[in-house]
Amino acid sequence: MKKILLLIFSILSINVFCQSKNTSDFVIADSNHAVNIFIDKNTDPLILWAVNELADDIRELTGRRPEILQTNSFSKNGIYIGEVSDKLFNSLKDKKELSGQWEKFLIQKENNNLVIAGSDVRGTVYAIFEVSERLGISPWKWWGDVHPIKQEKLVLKLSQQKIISSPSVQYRGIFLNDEDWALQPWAAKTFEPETGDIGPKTYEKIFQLLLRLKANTIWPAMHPSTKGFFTIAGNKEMAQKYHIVIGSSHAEPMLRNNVDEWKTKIYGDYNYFTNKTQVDKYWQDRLDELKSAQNETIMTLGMRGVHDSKMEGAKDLNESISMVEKIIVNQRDMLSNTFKKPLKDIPQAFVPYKEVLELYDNGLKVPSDITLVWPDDNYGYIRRLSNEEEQKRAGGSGVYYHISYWGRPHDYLWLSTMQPGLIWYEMNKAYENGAKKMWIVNVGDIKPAEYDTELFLDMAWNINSIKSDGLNQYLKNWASREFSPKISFEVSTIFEEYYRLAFLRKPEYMGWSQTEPTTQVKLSDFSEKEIWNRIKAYDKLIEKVDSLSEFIPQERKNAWFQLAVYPVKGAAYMNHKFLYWNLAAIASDEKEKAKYELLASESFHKIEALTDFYNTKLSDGKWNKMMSMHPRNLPVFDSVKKPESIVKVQKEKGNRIAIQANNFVSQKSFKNYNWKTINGLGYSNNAITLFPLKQQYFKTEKPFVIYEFEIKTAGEYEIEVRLLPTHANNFDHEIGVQLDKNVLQNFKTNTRDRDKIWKENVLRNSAIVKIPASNLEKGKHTIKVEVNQTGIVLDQLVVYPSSEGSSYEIPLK
Ligand code: REL
Repeated sequence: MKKILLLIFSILSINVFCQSKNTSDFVIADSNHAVNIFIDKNTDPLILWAVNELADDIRELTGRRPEILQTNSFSKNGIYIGEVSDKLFNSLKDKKELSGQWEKFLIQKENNNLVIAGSDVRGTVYAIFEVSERLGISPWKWWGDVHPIKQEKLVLKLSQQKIISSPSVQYRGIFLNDEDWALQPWAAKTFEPETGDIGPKTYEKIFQLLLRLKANTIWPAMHPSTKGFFTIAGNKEMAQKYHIVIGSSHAEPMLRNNVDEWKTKIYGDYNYFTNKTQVDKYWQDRLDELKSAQNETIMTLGMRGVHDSKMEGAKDLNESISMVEKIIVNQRDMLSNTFKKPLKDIPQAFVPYKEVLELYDNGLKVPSDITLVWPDDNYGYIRRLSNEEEQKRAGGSGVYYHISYWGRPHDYLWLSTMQPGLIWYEMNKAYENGAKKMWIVNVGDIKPAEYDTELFLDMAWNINSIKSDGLNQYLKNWASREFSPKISFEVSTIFEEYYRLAFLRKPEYMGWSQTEPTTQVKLSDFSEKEIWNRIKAYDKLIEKVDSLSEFIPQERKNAWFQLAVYPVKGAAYMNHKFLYWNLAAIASDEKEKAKYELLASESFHKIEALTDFYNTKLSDGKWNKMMSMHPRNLPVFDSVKKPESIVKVQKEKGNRIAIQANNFVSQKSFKNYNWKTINGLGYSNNAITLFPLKQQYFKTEKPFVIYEFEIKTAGEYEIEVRLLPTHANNFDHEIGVQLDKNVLQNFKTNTRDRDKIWKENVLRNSAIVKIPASNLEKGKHTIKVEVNQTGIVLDQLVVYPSSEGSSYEIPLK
């Protein structure tokens, strides 16, 4: 009887796995069975690890773990995984398309089998994680506690019969930076106390995350609280195990972490003019160590100061330029002599960060096989990209981008608020202008930069995966995968507003102070009305987060807290703290003053409570010491003091005519350049720019947009055009503004230096052009805005009576 039942049961189960020929869906498992996974007997250990991860993912989703079996031919129904060079794939039709390629993969349903094949080891691993993610597993499963939700039946839905994918950017990775308040103490005291630092156990988890995010490169942590990556036993071996390429930041040439490794008392000054022999030896020692290690690396070349500072010893710019050129020649000699390879086969990068860009722009020659890695200005705006000549260089170019930063004019090390639309715009622009070799994003200490990090790396993998109007959908898909499809729309609206409000002013800048810890906080530039609007906007976000909490499945509660509740409420309370404090400062009624003071202080305590929960309760204490609510102890993070006296704010601003840049009434394009809206960019969330994003200058005929507005009372008015503070490559950005039939006026809209205007612009994400309009008559008017090149982004316009002055914010309606 038992046998008969077993037979019936097996027949039923086999039926479940009948794979339809007509669809591209592939049934992987149900609660009784999981298909087998077949691999070659010589499978690379990293692929074997990833196969086991997939099997675990499937078990967590269904309760059944596929068996992993060795084979050298297709026989039984199952998943066949391996490198295309494996015997198993000898007769694969697409073999040619994959062979010899960099990280390319194929996922295909073939008859009753699923084929997962990669051109190389990493390509195969990415393919495995692509499948895993399509099954509902988040790459943040471990780092964000996004626990799998059980499914009755697990089906891989492929929209096409076959997926072939390869990276848009060759080297894609993260820079762990300013880790002193979170990643370092967490690793040292919670996760890896046996090392007491960011050691191999932590790096293992980081490398696993990178592979799930289809990244391949690390710039390791390098701040003073951390020991140099190479000095911690097991770190470089871990990178090798996970096939992760090791590079280093602009401040650490030749893979040496100077802060930890350069011992001035023993070696003397880190000065190539006076101490060349020691510095050369120091660099050579690292190369010798790597000679036998076989790690994949990207060497950063050149030289700056010991840490994030200017190179020592040069009298002037010219001396710096010629010395850096000499240094690069010497470094390359060391590389070729050590590794006995042609230089073109040794990946090298040059990062013209801060003052180094000045050297480059003043004539510093960088050999053409070195990749130029263009940095942003630390606030998300790329300072410069390769021009047409530079785009022909053999080493190509890349980008070093920030979503977290320590430095002037202000740090943003606490929450992660870089507007996704800005990342999308800047990185697409970079790609279209040839930055395809290497993309590195400064993620601070990983958490809570999860979403922006994934967006950046997804774009690096496939630049075409998100179109200019696709960020909303991308966000919805993310929310659906991380939390629940049922609330993905609502979650996406919360985040769109969270990023937009922070684009107006980041939570870290709400004290209107500068970065130096001694600088005291100041009252905001908001009017009373703006203060109230902002308080209410954040109230709404808190309400929405609270109302959604009950719809979050049990498995995702911890993820919900760290990915949504903490950042959204943290930003809200930080704003409330300062905005109520501002209200207290202007209140003349003592009772009101006391009420606002209390609300400000309560907001501070709410951040304390949230942070305490994050560190001590969340996921049973897994993240203890991972969240600091006062990185670098800037005064902005303190509890606000009693405002001393009654302060008058600038008048209430009424009668403003707000125009969103995408509401133009007509446009003129030029050749194939057209005005288009970028989803989720700017105060308006709909900023516009010229597409395609490839650099183009317009000398005579210029593309323009025209706006219309109407005024009810004649008089003196002011018009403002608000742009994003993007940078120009060769010629300065220039816009022409024409009111009605008046003379067109030209304005330069970018700053080249890190001057006062640049500082103000990046803190408020706006470059403002003002045009007085005297004797404006009652009735309809037009404004024309023309541009001299691509790369100029228009966000909003406003018209207001001159007597009222400018406002911080331009309303959305
Ligand atoms: O963001 C950067 O690239 C630099 O500012 C960093 O390299 C540097 O470590 C900074 O955090 C200051 O110490």
